[in-house]
Amino acid sequence: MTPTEADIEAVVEADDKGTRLYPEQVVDGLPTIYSFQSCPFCFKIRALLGSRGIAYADVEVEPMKKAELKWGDWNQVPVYVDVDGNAMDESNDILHYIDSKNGNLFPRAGHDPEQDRWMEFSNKVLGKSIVAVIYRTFGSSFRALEYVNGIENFSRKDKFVNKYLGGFVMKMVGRSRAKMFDQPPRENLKTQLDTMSGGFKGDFFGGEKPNGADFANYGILRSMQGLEGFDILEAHPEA
Ligand SMILES: N[C@@H](CCC(=O)N[C@@H](CS)C(=O)NCC(=O)O)C(=O)O
Repeated sequence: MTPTEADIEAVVEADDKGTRLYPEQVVDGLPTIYSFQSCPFCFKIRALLGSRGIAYADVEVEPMKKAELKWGDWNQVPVYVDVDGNAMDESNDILHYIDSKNGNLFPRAGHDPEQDRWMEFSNKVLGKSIVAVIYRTFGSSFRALEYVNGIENFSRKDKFVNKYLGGFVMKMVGRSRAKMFDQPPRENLKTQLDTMSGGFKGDFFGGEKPNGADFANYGILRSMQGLEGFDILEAHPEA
């Protein structure tokens, strides 16, 4: 059977993982992240770029209207745009993409089941566990959204709406995340840190050097700095 043009198109699309070309979204000729300052998944990308010494531009997206993302059809951050304008979402895919173009220092998805497993853990378990802690109470939730007051190009109204409406919404999200786990949020986070440490092979998931799983989980945890539950991290012997 001869494949039709539509079949070929479908394969090409699946293979390039949704990368599309948006050269006009490259800021200052640098790789560009569209992010929220507070977003755990965005910290993964900053961690990898930082560790490779790659300068990048970081565009702050206003969380309610997300006007800064209107050029594409993405609805979540991070969105990464490389210097040629190749744009993509999904933090773990972005880590692989960046590494593949800058040193190729860890295995690609599908080539190291342990790395794949712990990268998935960063989104499916750790990311959800920290959200349950950070947005556990209204107070902790509003505090986590306090950062919006420091963003220059957000209007006064945006700041107010993001802190209070956003804080309220995130408190609800936190509650729904908490329901996914058997233990209460703080105890659960401690348990998940124990589980995570069980995957280290020496200093890192990657052994002597960090791999994709290290950047993925470190990024998630790094986003907690200064927020509710950071004390749990600081008290943990291995995390
Ligand atoms: N699976 C995605 C998750 C990204 C994600 O959940 N981003 C959140 C911010 S932390 C977001 O953009 N939320 C806004 C929304 O869903 O409207 C990834 O790993 O990149």
